[in-house]
Amino acid sequence: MNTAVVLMAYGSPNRIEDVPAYYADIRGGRPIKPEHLADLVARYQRLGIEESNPLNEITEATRSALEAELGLPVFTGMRHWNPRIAEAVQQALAGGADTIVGLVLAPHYSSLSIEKYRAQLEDALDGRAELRFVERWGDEPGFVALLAERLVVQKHKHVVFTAHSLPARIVAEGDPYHDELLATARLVAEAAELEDWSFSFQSESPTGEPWLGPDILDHLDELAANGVEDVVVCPVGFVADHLEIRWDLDVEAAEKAQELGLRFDRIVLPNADPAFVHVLAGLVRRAAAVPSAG
Ligand code: FEC
Repeated sequence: MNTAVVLMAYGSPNRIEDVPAYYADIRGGRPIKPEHLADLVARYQRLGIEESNPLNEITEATRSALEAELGLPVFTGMRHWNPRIAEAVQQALAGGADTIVGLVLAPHYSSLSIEKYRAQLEDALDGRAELRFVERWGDEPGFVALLAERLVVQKHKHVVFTAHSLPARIVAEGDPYHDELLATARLVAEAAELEDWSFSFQSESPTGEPWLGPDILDHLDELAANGVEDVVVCPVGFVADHLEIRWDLDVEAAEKAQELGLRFDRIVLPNADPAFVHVLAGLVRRAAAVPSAG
């Protein structure tokens, strides 16, 4: 058996000029309002995307550390930017892989998230190698322990677990995303022995339909009204510092907390921390050892 790993991430534009094409990819051909594009460009500009691109850099650091730990070739495939998932598959096949482990750097399954990565991977693979796909890993003990460790010193504060929101219609469609997020939050809260915690969504997109809530900004209002003074955010649906963390939490939510007189902090994300890479390596080893059903 000749195994390679395709490590998948959301992807991020490297330059400001890339933002329109990147946004168009995310929208999948649906129209973009000029004011929404201008707003996105402004966010990337404020974060200094030209000087450094956290998501793509952290993904590369994770890829190379995972490759070193596994002793297997690991190729990065981005869902919305370069290198694309199809390029990663091409590289893996060119290197002689007959078995590919697909792992997404997002822990919770949704038809609008993990399933989209899988579709790109399967299309590119087109049956040319065996696929062993890791569908979800939000309850992986090493991941739970890693987040819990980051909260132990903050355990007397109110902890808000967060994840990317998705259109609310997924609940009626039976999508397990919301339940899986809450399960991770509960496991981490238990492991860190938290006294007071809640869950909210973040990073809703202006797509014109209702999204899952409460949104973190409304949730902060509610917490302040209930007398909470100290908030620490623990994102469970993201594993790296990127726009949704550095803008939506570090700028937007932090400003809102300041207006409300709340002390506001967040945990350091797993990024390419060796302990996190070790968790990913365990997921790959297990998937490589066990052929997936179907
Ligand atoms: O740092 C960066 O440059 C990229 C950060 C980034 C991550 C990310 C993760 C997730 N998203 C998920 C779902 C959606 C859905 C839509 C959507 C839209 C955007 C836009 C940007 C963006 N997302 Fe994202 N997401 C990131 C960035 N996302 C930029 C477009 C502008 C905006 O809304 O602000 C709506 C698509 C549509 O319009 O139809 C749905 C989910 C995740 C977490 C899982 C994962 O990482 O794959 C779910 C990182």
